Amino acid sequence: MPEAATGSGPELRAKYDRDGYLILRGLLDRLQLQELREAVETPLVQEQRRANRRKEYAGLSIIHDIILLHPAFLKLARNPKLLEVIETLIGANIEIQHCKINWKPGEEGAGEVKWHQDFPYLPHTNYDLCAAFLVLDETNAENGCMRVIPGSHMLGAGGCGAGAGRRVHSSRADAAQLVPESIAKSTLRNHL
Ligand SMILES: O=C(O)CCC(=O)C(=O)O
Repeated sequence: MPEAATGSGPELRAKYDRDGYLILRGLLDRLQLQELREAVETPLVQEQRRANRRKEYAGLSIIHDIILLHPAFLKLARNPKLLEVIETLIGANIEIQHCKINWKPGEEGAGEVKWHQDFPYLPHTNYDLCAAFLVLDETNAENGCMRVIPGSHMLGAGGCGAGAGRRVHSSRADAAQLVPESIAKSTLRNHL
C-alpha cells in the first residue's frame, strides 16, 4: 500500500509541489463512501454508464458532470475536508472546472487510459488547477490502478510529444520504469 501524505499544510504543499501529487487517506468516512457507492448503483447513473461505454477504450465508461446527475457527488464536491486540502494546495476561491466519473473494467488491457497530462486538455493561463481523484473500489496494479510518475510535472506541460502534446511520447512514458515499485503499484494517477 502506498504511503499516505501527512503533515501540516505547508508540508503537504511542499510534497505536492515536489512530486506533483498527494495520496490522502481517511478524508471520507465509511458512511460517506457508502453513500457514493450507492449513488453509482442507482438506475439513472447505471443507465448513463451503459450509454457512455467507449468502444475505443475497450469498455471504459465516462459520465461527465456527474454532480448534476446525483446529489451525492455534489455533496462530495462541497466536502469541507476536501476543500481544505485543495485550498492548501492552490489557494482559496475554488471553482469546479469539470468533474466526471470513470468506470474501468478490472481486466488486463480493458479500459486502458494511456499516459497523458491533463493540462493540455484544459489550457489555462496559470497552474492554479488540481485534480481530486477518489477511488471507490479497491484498486491495484492487477486491476488497473492509475499511476503517476513522481516529479514528472517538472518536465512541463504539453512538451511531451509531437502534435497536440496531449499524449505522452513513448520515450517519456518509458520513464515509468523508473517509478519505484511501491509507488507504481499503488499511486492513483496515470499522469505525468
Ligand atoms: O483512471 C485512470 O487510469 C486515469 C484517468 C485519467 O487520467 C483521467 O481521467 O484523466
